[in-house]
Amino acid sequence: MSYRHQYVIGDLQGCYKAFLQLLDTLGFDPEQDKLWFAGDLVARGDDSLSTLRHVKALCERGAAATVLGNHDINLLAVWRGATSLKKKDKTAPIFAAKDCDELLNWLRYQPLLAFPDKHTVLVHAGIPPHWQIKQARRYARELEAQLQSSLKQLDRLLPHLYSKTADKWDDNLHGYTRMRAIANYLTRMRLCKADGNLEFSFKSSLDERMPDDYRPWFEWQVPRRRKILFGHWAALKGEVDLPHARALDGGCVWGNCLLAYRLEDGRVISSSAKCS
Ligand SMILES: [Mn+2]
Repeated sequence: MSYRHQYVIGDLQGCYKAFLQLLDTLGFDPEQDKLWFAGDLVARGDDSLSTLRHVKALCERGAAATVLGNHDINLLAVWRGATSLKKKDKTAPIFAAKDCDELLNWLRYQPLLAFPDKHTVLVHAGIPPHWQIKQARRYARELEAQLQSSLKQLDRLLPHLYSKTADKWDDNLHGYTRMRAIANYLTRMRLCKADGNLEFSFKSSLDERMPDDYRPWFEWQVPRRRKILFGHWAALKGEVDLPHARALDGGCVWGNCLLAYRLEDGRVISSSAKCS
């Protein structure tokens, strides 16, 4: 199927008003266009419930696709009782909604990594320098299989995805440690060492001093045949634009804009509305 336009949109974070405004700015037509979301559909914005319902409806009619972000996995963990709801995450209305189970069951079947076209790969946080894209896809499929297995297995998995242990990657990692490392790379990474060792405390912009030997994952130059489109790092405001990586979290939830990357020409379009 060929589309008129395809757009990759950064973290919605439940900013529903800004999302609707962005669709308006794009002149989005679900009959002709397709949206790809970089994950973190929910959390800090004004209406996570409506955002999730809207994205699910678009995905089900084939007009959108999404990858999972850390906030989406967190939503699954709260749903299954593996972690408690944090006040700053304004997602309580989702758990009170009558379609809660339906929404969350849909969410757990979404991938961690996707290929919007033959030039790009979409993932929430990024791909570390020591993984080829092919490997990243394989690891993503491993974790997806566990997220999509029985609820009993999901309940066993989720508590293990919560640890700030900066698991250094080793292809022999196994069990839940392996799943946690995959989740950390694909959905939480910002800084890493050349060997892929992760650092979790740094969330600032690139002007701030970083811990020794750590750099933003995309600054370790690795030849890639696809451009990595990613969200997650709001402080970058979508300003990182390299041949092999493009940041798309505009930091809407912090008073900035939502961003949409048009696949056919790489043009980035901002929502006119800012999230309050
Ligand atoms: Mn995130």
